[in-house]
Amino acid sequence: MKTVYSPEHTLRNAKTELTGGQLVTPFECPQRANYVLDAIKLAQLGDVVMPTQWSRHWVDSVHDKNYLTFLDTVWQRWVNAGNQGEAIPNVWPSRSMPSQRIPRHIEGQLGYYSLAGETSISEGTAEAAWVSANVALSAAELLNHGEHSAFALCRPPGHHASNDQFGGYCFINNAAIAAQKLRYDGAHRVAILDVDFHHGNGTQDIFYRRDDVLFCSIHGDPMVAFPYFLGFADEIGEGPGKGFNLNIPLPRGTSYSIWRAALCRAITKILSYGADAVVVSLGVDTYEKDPISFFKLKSNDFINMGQTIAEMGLPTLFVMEGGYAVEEIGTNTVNVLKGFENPTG
Ligand code: OKP
Ligand code: ZN
Repeated sequence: MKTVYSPEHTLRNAKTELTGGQLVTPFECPQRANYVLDAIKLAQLGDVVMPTQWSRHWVDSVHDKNYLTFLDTVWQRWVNAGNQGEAIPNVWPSRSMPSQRIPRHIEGQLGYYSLAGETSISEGTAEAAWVSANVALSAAELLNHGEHSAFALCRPPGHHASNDQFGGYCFINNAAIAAQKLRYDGAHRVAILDVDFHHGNGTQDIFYRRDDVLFCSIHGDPMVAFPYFLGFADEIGEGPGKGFNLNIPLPRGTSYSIWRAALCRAITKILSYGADAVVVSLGVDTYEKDPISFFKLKSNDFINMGQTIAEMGLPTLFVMEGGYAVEEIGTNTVNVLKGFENPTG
């Protein structure tokens, strides 16, 4: 399997994440992609190629134009306003003041265009997010050229980014734009299988009213896990999208046997949907030692995960999302990809 990777992911190198009342070094750090790349080379998974640059069209097709302008300019505007630290949102159009207006001040705009407050914007963040999108698009193009599978080593991740909001370490929804491209390239029906520990709220929201992209997600129960406000089992899609959204929230301590049963449910749905291609939002933060998650998957379980996904027999694009046990992120990620390439029976 080929991997698309760019060293420019290091442009995303924030110094701060707001967690537990403190500003800490972000969990979503550059070493993550470096460890994954090292493991890919060690395992000889296949060629590692650089992304090419794609038209803005694909990103524009899932994100609000004004949001993208905000993303491209927020850092400079934040600095120009005299701020010393990184750009962190601290006020939102909340339930008691549901304003539809977009503030002019950068502090207000940060709240308007964000869905969470842990994710600081730093110099180079927007640039890295655009490169990450190009990584996803370039990997999707490999499928278009006849590859059965490809791996987009995206960083920063994307599945929490909605049409017009960043948060949860995400800015541009890489999986969503890849799905858009696969649709355009001839897949009539695309399924997105989100196996990251966290619910892919951004991806769900982008495709919620559509029947040409099925979204299936297995994740920590949002009653007790980020993103808290989306990802419940009763969210099944709306309008033409009704029946094309599947959420499987699971409790604290979920082991692989339980998790795998959920995967089989999602796969049954994808097969009965008649998907022509699958995008896997591949987070390995379901791992037992992940510092911010609460499932109990072991490193070897990720091999079976890949094998099980392969049993669908569909062209598959893997898009990197989360995974914060940095030392093991390479092994766990490559285990999925190797498992996919070496199915049982
Ligand atoms: C991004 B992805 C840590 C709280 C972290 C944000 C999690 C974002 C996960 N104390 N909250 O889905 O892996
Ligand atoms: Zn995650």
